[in-house]
Amino acid sequence: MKKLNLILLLMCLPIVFTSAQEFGNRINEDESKVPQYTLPDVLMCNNGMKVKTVKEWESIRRLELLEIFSSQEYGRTPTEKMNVSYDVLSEDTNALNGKATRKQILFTFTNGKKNIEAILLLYMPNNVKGKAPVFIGYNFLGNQSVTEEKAVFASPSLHLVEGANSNVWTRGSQKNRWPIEMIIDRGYAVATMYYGDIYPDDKELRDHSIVSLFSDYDKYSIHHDEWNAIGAWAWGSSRVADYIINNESKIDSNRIALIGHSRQGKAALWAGAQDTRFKVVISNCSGCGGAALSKRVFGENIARITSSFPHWFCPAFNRYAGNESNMPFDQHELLALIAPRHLYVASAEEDIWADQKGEYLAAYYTKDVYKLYGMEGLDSPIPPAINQPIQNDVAYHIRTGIHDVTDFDWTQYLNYCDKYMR
Ligand code: GTR
Repeated sequence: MKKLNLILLLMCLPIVFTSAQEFGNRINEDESKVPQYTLPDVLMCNNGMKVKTVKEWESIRRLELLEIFSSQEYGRTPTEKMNVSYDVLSEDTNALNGKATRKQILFTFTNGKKNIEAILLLYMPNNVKGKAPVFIGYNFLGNQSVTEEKAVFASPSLHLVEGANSNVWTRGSQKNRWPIEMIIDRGYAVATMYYGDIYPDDKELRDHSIVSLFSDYDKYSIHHDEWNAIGAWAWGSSRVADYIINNESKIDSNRIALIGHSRQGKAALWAGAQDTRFKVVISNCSGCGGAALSKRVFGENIARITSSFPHWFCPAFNRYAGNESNMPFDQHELLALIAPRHLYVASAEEDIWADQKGEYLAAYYTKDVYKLYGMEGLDSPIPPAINQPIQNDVAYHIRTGIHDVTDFDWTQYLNYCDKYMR
């Protein structure tokens, strides 16, 4: 009998394994097939009490939600302080034909035994009297990819990337995503770092990430709330903020905007949820695990993202693969953690994979929290027309085109920051 049970169990196992994978392959991009779902009420506390005041939100519900996202999705950010030293590698007050001061700062993170290096590339406007506001954001292909300027160093961790000498990694290859001169002309500073310097985006390279410097590091940890790449990238944004706040007197510490595209949009939202020094948080095409509601199961779903990128989320998130209907939380609650600071969610018309409607709705359903603060969220559950931004305290646009960051996007972000960070 016992033997029979074992045989039956063994026969069932492949079904269990294939079904998670199957869910990942079963991608729905048809609005009429979105399942019926009920979103958790962002103001409802774990004990059933409904939040009515800012005080209750900040002292009870906000903390509960931070705990949910730490234990169920992104993993727990360590509280241990990491040693970091800064070396200014270069400073040019005459960059961009005299419009900007360009600095490159080497960050060396260390636990005494092992070091990890990252380079921050910072442009500050020369014509701003007083302190300038700043955009902080990661780039995808190294600092040398965001500009044609020859003096910009390649990012330190590029040697870990296979094929990093191919064309996509060349100087200026991503300059369209980083209209530095336009940002400077509008009176903003911009600071960018290669995200791979903080956590190389490969499940085999955990040993080269900042995660490996912490005292409780276990390469093979499958602990349910083990932090991973998105958690590390979010942590890294806060370290860039530390540097700027403590070392750059020409930048206004009270006017820091955090911007992230796609996987970095996910990380920006998580960073913005945890670190209140980010006064504006911008999610550009962040999709699944970012701004998009998981319960719509539209476009990329949890089964697919956790199997394609097993090193992004904490192990507990796998529980929801093909099981979104049982999630006790959803992404609108992550976005609500940014209140009362300013939140901008943006989508692209052709970026179906990121579920534009799900991105809009998550931003829309933050409204009750913004209302507690007397602020205006998005007014309608129906998204605006293409290229028609709404810039209330919570902002949204969907523009024509593909999954990318364009001048149109940046123009809207600059307008929004002019409105709320002045
Ligand atoms: C895709 C992934 C998305 C998004 C994107 C990106 O492959 O499915 O979740 O993060 O990458 O970061 O460009």
